[in-house]
Amino acid sequence: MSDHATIGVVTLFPEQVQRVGQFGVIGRAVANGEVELQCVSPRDFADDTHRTVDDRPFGGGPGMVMQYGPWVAAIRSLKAQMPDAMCVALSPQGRRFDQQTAVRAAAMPGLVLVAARYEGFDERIIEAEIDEEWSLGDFVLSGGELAAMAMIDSIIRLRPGVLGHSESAVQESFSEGLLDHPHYTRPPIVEGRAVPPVLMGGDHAEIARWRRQQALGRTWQRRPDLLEQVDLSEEDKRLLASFRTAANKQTTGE
Ligand code: 4F9
Repeated sequence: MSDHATIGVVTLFPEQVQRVGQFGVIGRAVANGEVELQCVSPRDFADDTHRTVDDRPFGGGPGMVMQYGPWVAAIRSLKAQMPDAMCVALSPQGRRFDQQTAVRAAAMPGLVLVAARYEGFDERIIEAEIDEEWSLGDFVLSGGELAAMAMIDSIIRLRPGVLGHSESAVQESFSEGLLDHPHYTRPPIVEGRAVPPVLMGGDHAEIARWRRQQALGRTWQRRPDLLEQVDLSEEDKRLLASFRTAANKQTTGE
């Protein structure tokens, strides 16, 4: 992994996308020069006086389609500075972006993200310039910008040195493919709700076991699809079995 990465974004709203690099841990990484965010607008590559970047769809129908000329010129202007970059279009037609994709992207020397508005890209832009299409999920946004910003956040936080020790512990739990265990802090009782006693006891092995069991149990309850992808140890299977027994007792009112 190189010590410096550039993420390029092609967007009609560069000011919006730059915002992801202005706050929090990502803001710190950009300010320290650990990553560079470079946004270009296809408008700056339009050759008519109206700076047109879209047009009505051939075949009819609602909305506008991103035009080949200005979008391809904008993409190529970034690629010229980042010859090894992978080029990705954001769209609901793409493969679902997940933590594994973020890990892969964080190891790349360069990445160009392309965010369309309205009905999307002239298909020939995809054929000519796009290596992969990524989707944030099965919903429609007003444009790819928010998807790009979410992905940029998750990719940059995986770069070496971006997170401090206490911050990086969080993502280790997700890279194991399980949901996180619940968390508690002071006070020990609020409005009659007590912290699970095991967390107050100071037995660190017992606490680790409880947290693992909660992570397994919640993933089983909420995201059984994730659990199918995880290799469970014999200990994991025992912890999950006793979680399930307790959960079943609760629902049957025993
Ligand atoms: C992009 C939705 C990625 C979900 C782009 C409208 C999009 C999107 N994931 N929706 N333009």
